[in-house]
Amino acid sequence: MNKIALITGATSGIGKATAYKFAACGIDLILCGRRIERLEAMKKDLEGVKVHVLHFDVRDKSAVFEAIASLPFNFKDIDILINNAGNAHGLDPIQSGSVEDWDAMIDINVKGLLYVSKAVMPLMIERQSGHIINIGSLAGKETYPNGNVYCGSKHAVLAITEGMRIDLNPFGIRVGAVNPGLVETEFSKVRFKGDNSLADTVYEGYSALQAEDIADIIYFAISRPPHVNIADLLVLPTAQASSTVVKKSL
Ligand code: NDP
Ligand code: 8X3
Repeated sequence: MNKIALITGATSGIGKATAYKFAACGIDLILCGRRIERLEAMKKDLEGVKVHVLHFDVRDKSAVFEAIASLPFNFKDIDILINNAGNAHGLDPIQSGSVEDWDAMIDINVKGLLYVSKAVMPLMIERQSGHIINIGSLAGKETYPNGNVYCGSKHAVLAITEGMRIDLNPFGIRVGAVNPGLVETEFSKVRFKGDNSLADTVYEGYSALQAEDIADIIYFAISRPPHVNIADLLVLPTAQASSTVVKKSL
């Protein structure tokens, strides 16, 4: 029987690439996101595995719990949870940051991850088995100028990951974090609120990571033998040494 993975933020970037990687490796999928048309298109496109689509905003607590409770019988035994949904909103000094941006980052990156986990963990605890990968960031290990609240949200993801690993230890559930540096996705388009030319400059002059690079690493983490838990991985483009040191050819 195939394993079942639930991926949040499956409509784009790292989540989408992970969905295709998992499908290629024979893992059935529960794909989550707000852009339902993208989820439906992926469901049509993905071959050889079963795919179920859940359409919800991770900020909406009731919607999260209703969506997970609505899973059909043959999708309830979730083996793998990839808590990936998230974004940066804005890049401003703390004193001029927007409260709406702060709300979005804390509500999506931190509280959304908690809501989805709260809904899925009982299903894993019941079966005394499961694997949770939280997508953190280099921004969860360093703070860079104007990164303030986004970095705070990703530091929280790392602390929550450690807490989950400790508290879920009695149940044989593996918990780990994959923390990427710069990955070329829709991330910067969201951060800069649709200013695509500004977003493109983030990835100019060097080879940024691609979503598929991270998907491969997530698959590596979840495909280790049962006694191996990859607790924490930091993955950078070769050109990136830290949040602020990136070797560009421009
Ligand atoms: P994308 O913008 O390409 O993808 C973000 C995904 O999150 C989308 O599928 C989006 O789906 C989903 N999402 C955003 N807000 C919500 C919400 N409120 N409810 C439900 N789903 C939501 O960015 P990435 O693929 O780069 O980002 C994925 C993760 O990787 C994030 O947690 C990000 O912080 C992290 N990361 C990214 C890095 C990068 O450089 N790109 C580096 C380090 C970490 P939809 O809009 O359809 O709901
Ligand atoms: C996303 C990477 O460096 O823009 O987490 O914070 S960065």
